[in-house]
Amino acid sequence: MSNLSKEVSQFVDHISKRNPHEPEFMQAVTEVAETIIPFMEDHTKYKEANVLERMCEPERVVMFRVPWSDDQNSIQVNRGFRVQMNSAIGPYKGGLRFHPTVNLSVLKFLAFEQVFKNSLTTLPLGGGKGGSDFNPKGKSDAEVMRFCQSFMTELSKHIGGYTDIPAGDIGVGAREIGYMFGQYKRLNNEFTGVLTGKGLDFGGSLIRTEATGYGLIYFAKEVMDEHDDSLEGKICAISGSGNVAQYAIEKLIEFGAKPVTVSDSGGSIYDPNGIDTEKLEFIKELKNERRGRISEYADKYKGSEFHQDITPWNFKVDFAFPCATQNELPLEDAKTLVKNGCKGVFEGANMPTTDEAVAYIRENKLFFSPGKASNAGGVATSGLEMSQNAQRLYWTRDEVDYRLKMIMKSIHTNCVDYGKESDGYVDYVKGANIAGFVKVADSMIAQGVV
Ligand code: NDP
Ligand code: 2IT
Repeated sequence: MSNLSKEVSQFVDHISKRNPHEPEFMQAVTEVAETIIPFMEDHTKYKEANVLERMCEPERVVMFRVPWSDDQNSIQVNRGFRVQMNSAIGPYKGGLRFHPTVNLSVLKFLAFEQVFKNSLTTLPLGGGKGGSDFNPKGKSDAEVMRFCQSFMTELSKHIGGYTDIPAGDIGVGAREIGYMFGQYKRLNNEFTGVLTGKGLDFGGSLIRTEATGYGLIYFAKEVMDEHDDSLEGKICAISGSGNVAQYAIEKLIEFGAKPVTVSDSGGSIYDPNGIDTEKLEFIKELKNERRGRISEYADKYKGSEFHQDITPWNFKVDFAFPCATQNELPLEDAKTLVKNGCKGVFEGANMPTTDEAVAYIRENKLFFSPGKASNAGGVATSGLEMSQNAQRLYWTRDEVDYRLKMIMKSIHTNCVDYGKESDGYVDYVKGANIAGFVKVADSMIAQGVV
């Protein structure tokens, strides 16, 4: 083992001992350590200031009880969290996730990734993440509202427009943000941009809903331009059928690509005829209005197939866009993608590709963009929502969309600057980690030992 890899494994062991039973958090930390520790060899000021270890320790974690009454008047209890990871370059910023799999490890990995991602956006945003193990599936609107109000009653003590600004993530969309905003306003007697992803009539920004999916495809287009390729006519696999997946598909269609898969936690749809605008409208209505299951797609569209036990990575495609959840693309799927001639994987979700799968994809020199770079359009547009709220005005759709495009372009340029190797291959993982790290690390050093 080289001295450098020894140093990486010693660092990872040390952090792991302080954070037992947190596999997702350690997965995110390990990936960053593998690129940042070698970088620090030539940039010793970061090592001397012990910046990386400080970045692995959240500035604050809040955990709290969320009691609420269901429609049968039974009292339910969930657990709420907010991980305030790093505020070196701006107030804590990051989404809230409501899903039964939420725990401290998942939220710490998400908050850790968010620090690097937010730094990449070029905007003054620190990193945080929160949520609850509450499962919104099968709950009535009234139950969701009571849960959101109880959750916000405690969370409101820890957030604020200049302190910590949450937003949506899995299981948290316009409905939940609306209920939480209403409760915050009532408790604080203050109309302020304390959440992003708000409704357009009460401080929300145009394009925020679309931003993560659109930004992902803008980033993929930058990758194509860099490599004299194009998305036009390309067959694409997408996983998930929620917010990120829907607007990634919309932009792929606009750019002339052919999306052929979607999925949810019940299974995958393969539609060899391609998902067009009309089929996408069906998916939006099914998932956003009726909150139904994706299997219905196959009942409606002839020639499409529903597979309960197969991920979207088992079909012959040019590009893959995982847009559902963490670790949804394991090594065996990466092998299948490579075998079928897939040329690139662009992460829309956070850490959807397992570490073994990422290694395999990079070894085979496919394009690979990590979520912290390619899904940053969502939080970037949240940052633009904050700017509009601070100015008490609204920008047009074109203005926000233009800024989003420019931000994705700048993230791409930054990744290339730090990630281009001597043979011309761009290591976007390395590029994103180093570019995200430098700004936060320099700010931490400038602010002293705090
Ligand atoms: P949504 O809740 O809108 O959609 C999530 C989708 O993923 C659903 O189709 C859901 O299926 C599926 N899914 C969730 N968990 C699982 C699971 N354990 N196994 C299989 N499928 C699953 O969330 P978003 O689209 O907002 O988020 C998707 C990903 O993108 C997440 O990783 C999130 O962190 C990331 N992200 C989101 C941003 C945003 O602005 N919303 C910004 C940047 C990243 P089902 O309907 O069955 O639950
Ligand atoms: O993972 C993410 O970047 C998000 N869920 C969006 C966070 C935000 O504050 O808009």
